[in-house]
Amino acid sequence: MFNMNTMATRRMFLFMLLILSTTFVLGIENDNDEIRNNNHNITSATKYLIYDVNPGEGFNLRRDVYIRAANLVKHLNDRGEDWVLVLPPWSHLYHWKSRYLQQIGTEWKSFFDITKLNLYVPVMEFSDFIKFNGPSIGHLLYLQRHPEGFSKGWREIIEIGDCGKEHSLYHKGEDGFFHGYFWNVENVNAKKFDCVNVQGAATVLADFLKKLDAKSVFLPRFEQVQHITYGGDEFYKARRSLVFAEHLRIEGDQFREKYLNSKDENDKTTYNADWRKQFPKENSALGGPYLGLHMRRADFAYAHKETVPSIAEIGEEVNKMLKKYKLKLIYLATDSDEKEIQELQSIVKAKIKKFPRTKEIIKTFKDGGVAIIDQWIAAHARYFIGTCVSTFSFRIQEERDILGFNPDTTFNCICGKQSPPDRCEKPTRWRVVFR
Ligand code: GFB
Repeated sequence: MFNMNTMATRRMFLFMLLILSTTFVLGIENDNDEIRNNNHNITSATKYLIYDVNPGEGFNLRRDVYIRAANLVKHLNDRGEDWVLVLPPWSHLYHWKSRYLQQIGTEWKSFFDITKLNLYVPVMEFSDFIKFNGPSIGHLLYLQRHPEGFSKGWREIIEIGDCGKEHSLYHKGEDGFFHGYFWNVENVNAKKFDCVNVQGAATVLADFLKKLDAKSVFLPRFEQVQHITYGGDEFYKARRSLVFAEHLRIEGDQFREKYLNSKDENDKTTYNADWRKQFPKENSALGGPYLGLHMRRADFAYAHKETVPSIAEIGEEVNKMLKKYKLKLIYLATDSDEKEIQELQSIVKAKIKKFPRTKEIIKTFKDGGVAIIDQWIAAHARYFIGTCVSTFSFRIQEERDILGFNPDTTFNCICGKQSPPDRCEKPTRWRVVFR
């Protein structure tokens, strides 16, 4: 029998358990002395980059920060290093209103197709990272905005600095480890902690990370570093690799077929199973016979009082476009309350369809999954209208560009009549690069 009290035996047991469990879940295999994590060999030289975003930020900004982190890992690996990007578990986001549901520690596979992310850079769920490495992260580097700013002109700069007030998020325990906010996942800690003042693109971290001894680094507040090349080839490769989880796409497709008379073959919206081969011809997508509307309300309506349109203004624009595109159905993606939806229904000249939000549905897909289904269905509409400056709408517009829609049917949003002219413009046509 094993004596589970010795450290070595416990490690061996954990290692065996890990291989058994992860082989099944993620496609990790034990191949001679190496572990395979999907298509990546994990060896003794492998390092782990764990990142996070300011806890208050919404889901779709988090997707943007993923691109920054993935582009950095790609950059490091391209120059001969061996890094795996560890996906921060989703904690309870402010906008996830279903408080009856435990959403702490939600894995990325609930929302995205991990095998597709892996085609860009090696990624791993945080839960798998723990299985490999235990709950102690090597070095926590808390990113802070560099106080220099533009005072000496713009320059990229990174250095260890004094901790600002957020320092209170982490403290050294009597056990010598640093404890604090790790997405409320139990028992996680860090062996070393520093605050790092930084300004520049994510690449500013590259040489800094190379000098560290730790095999795993955790970089909270990764939004402090900028995109390496916003809108460039690598940016869009990382973006295109963020394919929604298959079970959510299937659910959205079934809803389209059942309630919106919408099918890929008819709508010319077929999507290659390998995102690297998804090269749509410009204007090739037709879209289902409905108008997709993303109507962002709730906190957004307060935060953007100056520009947000009234329900009547939305209804008026929707009616114009229903007529122009000869459509008789609306798919509404929204976070608004029932009263506003009924008000809209009383104005628009078409039936509004919505993906149901029963407790059962939310339990199955979680708030984040329902939001993705909403985005997926809205992205397949013949004509789309979003909410100006909402990142939720931006992501729908990108999805439509990936499907090959005419940009005229995609980059649309409505400004309230009260908007100052310079505050609420038509969305910039950031076109997806396919290379
Ligand atoms: O995604 P997001 O960063 O977009 O945050 P904004 C909005 C969140 O609200 C989404 C929910 O992630 C969803 O959880 N939500 C919004 C929706 N619209 C819909 C919808 O049509 N369907 C469903 N199912 N859910 C910014 C935030 O939001 O707005 C900032 O990132 C801040 O933190 C600001 O709150 C006012 O860019 O629209």
